[in-house]
Amino acid sequence: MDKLIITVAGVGAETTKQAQPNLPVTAVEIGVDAARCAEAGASMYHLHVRDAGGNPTQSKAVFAAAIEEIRKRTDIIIQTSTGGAMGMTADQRLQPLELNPEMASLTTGTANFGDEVFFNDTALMTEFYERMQARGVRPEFEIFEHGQIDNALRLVKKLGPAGPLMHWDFVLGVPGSMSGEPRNLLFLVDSVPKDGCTWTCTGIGRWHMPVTMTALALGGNVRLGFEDNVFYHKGVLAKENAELVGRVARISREWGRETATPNEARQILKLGEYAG
Ligand code: KMH
Ligand code: ZN
Repeated sequence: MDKLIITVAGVGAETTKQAQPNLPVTAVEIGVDAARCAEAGASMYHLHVRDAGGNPTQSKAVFAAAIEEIRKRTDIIIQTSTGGAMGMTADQRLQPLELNPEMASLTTGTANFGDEVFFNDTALMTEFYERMQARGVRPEFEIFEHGQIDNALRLVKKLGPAGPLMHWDFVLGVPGSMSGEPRNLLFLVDSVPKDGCTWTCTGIGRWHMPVTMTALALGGNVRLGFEDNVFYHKGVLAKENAELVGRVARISREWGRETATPNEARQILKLGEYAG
């Protein structure tokens, strides 16, 4: 079994300082957070950024500032979001790709998101995928609903691969989309091709630990962080993202599976082998 890749979704677009007072929002805070998470065992950072008012933005300049602060401190894999925040236009969401990040998230289908809708129709996902291919940015297929797997496989069949393997992220527990029941994760994992794929998953809110433990049992990878869950225990806020990383790293090591360093994760994901 490969070493465990822990991805931190440390900022998000929807989490507020009211909900989690220790949410990193400035470039320096995000840089420090990423470094502390890497020390605790994380190898990837799924990056959203905030403007001076703390509101979500997809501004290329704001992403560049955060990436600079992360890079001053750690070699963690940086995966920029193309999801952005609810209601953003495709052009807004595409901006961070202009920085040629190592990876970027890509959701291949529309999903219910609480009372709102995370919109990703065929034209949008095709444009996002083509832009990633053109820039050599490896997508992480961020899946909220089962049909999005089929959409991603169709994209790759039609347009060709965007790397030597497909990396999936199953996001379970968003109200209105698939819940974090173990059977749902099993179904999703079973639905992607056996060869040429790697996967991670995350449980939203109360689903954080159930999804994490199911993933560890299945030999998959894990995403966590304040984008997805702000609590350490029920009703007890996590002090920082690294605290959540540390718990999962400890549990995994106790099971005999070490966490991957960023460079080990690059090898597992074959990031260096991208042909463009
Ligand atoms: N903020 C959500 C609307 C992504 O980063 O690619 C979508 C999201 C997905 O966070
Ligand atoms: Zn995100």
